[in-house]
Amino acid sequence: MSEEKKKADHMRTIDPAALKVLDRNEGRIETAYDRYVKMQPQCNFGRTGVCCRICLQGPCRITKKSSKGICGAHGYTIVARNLIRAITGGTSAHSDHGRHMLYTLWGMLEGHASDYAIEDPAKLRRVARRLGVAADGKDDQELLGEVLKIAVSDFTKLNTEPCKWLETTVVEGRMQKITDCNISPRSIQTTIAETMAQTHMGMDADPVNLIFQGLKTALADYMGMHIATDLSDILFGTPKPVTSEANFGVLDPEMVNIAVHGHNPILSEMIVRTAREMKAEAEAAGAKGIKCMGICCTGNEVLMRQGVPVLTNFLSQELPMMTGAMDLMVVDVQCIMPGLKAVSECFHTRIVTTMDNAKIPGAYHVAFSEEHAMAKAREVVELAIEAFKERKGKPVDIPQVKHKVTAGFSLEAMEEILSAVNPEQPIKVITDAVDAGQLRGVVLFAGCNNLRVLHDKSHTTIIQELAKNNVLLVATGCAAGSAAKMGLLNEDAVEQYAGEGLKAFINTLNEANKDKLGGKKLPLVFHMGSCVDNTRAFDLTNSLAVQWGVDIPKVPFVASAPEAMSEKAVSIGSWLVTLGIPTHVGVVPEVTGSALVDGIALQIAHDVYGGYFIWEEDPEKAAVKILEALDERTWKLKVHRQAQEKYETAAISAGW
Ligand code: BF8
Ligand code: SF4
Repeated sequence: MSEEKKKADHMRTIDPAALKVLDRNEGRIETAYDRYVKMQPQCNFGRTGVCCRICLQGPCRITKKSSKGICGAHGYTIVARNLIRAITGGTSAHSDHGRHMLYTLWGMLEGHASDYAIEDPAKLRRVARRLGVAADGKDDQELLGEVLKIAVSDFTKLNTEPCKWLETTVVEGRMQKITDCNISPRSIQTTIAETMAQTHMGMDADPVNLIFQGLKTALADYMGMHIATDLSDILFGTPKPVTSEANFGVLDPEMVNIAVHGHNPILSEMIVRTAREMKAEAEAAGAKGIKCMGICCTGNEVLMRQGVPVLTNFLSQELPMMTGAMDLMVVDVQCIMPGLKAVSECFHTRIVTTMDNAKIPGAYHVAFSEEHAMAKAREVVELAIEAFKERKGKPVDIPQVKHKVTAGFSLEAMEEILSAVNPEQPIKVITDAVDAGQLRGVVLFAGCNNLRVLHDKSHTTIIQELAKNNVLLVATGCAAGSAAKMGLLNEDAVEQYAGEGLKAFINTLNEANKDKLGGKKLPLVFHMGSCVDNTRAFDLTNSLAVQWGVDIPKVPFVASAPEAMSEKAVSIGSWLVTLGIPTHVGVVPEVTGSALVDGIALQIAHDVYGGYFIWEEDPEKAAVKILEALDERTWKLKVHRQAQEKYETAAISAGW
């Protein structure tokens, strides 16, 4: 293999900052990029989903010679079981996050978490109203108690009453569909347990039945995520537009540099607050101050609410240490590469784990607790200052790459901006623009990075292509991180990439909000938050459906996870489809070993729910397919509405 090819294989990214670090490293310090290469070729049985390890007789692999597992399980059973267990893994992770929020708020109400307070009582009241809780005469504490009781019930109840976080957040037609198909979860935890039981050896062999249970589980995932988002807003505030910066250039050699990494704002919010309070200690150690920056979704959380800069996204999480300027990385849960520890050993960087359920051998562990949140955060920041002192005299080389970012677009913030154009019906500003052909629809970018495709390339290519074609773009998770790092979350990107229609739409909003935005201008892509905040993007779709008076499958809204990686992405994709949204995935999941299961994802899902998957790894082709999906919906919506007018019927056609 030529040296050049070898190098290209070890530098599978288009992020210029990451490229610089990898180039300089020349493979000396091993990272995920190198391990991916070493891992090739990967097993095709696993890749296509036809490997079963559910019982101790396995692994059973489906081949031409042995078309069934030892127990007689067909390939379709094995693929379906593996898929829905992945959905269950994602659901467990998201609901773990939501449950942690719940514990903290309970703790606060009972007086055990005194460092926390209700930051956004107005959100509490909005959530209570949506859930049908009467708020009159109740103080915030009492009202929160009632909201939390409903959350606990949605997590644990055993009866078949619809869960409140599902019933009150989806349009009527969708809830009817969910009930008709018998996929309304009893509760989040019950559903997770049901799915594990249903996929045990010798249980369900029917792939359709298994997939329907998978979709029920995905709806449980949706609820856990929605609860996490709502409770985070109540506790830390609903995001409003903020400006910040992104990529390795945010590291400051003269500051104590702390990266918060993981998912849960319970920890990262406290670190950011404490860092602000400990400036004097940092100065005493010879630093100019303390700079916090974010990786992955907890980074998104503190960007959205505090304007904390974005350091990087999932795949390049090991690289900031290789600049020599990273003093400490504090992690909580999910998407944390165990490989961080080995890289940190080559530098002065401290890796600090904080959660009982996510430790890394050899890392520092500061057991975080809500009871002593600020004190624990202080311990972490002290460690960072210590590390900064050790850094003195050591080489630091930071790639000077950074971009301006405008983020903070909760649905509430979007509505506020739209209301400057139409105060009574803010969402109508979008539906009118789609009806008039100024916008071609709305697309959500979500999900991770995955070394199967070139890091950040698929995100960047599809975003630019859709912007050119006048699609309104929103983003969450590492997709938003990618857009931030690549300079797509600011007004310059509007000038550079937006088609005429999109540009005019954004300019109208800028003009109408001149006073409100305080000199800020709207970005090309609207950052809606972390992965649990994909529920904000769904709420936007749901509002569009309400505005048009239709069910979700008629709304020209498509989701795209161009570089999906985690089980959480599998569960999110599955609820998006169940809720009626076409969902592009840029890395084909492990289902292709069964034509039947693959067909359910691609076609049968569409027939039953109106949503469906689009597998497409080539980003240019993906952009075309996404545009086709939008156009089909816009066209049908128009035809159905014309028919409605012509025949003067009250209801629009229910078909899709
Ligand atoms: O929850 S996008 S790599 S960080 S899983 Fe993980 Fe994927 Fe990033 Fe956020 Ni979401
Ligand atoms: Fe093999 Fe069946 Fe056991 Fe799976 S459950 S490992 S297919 S014997």
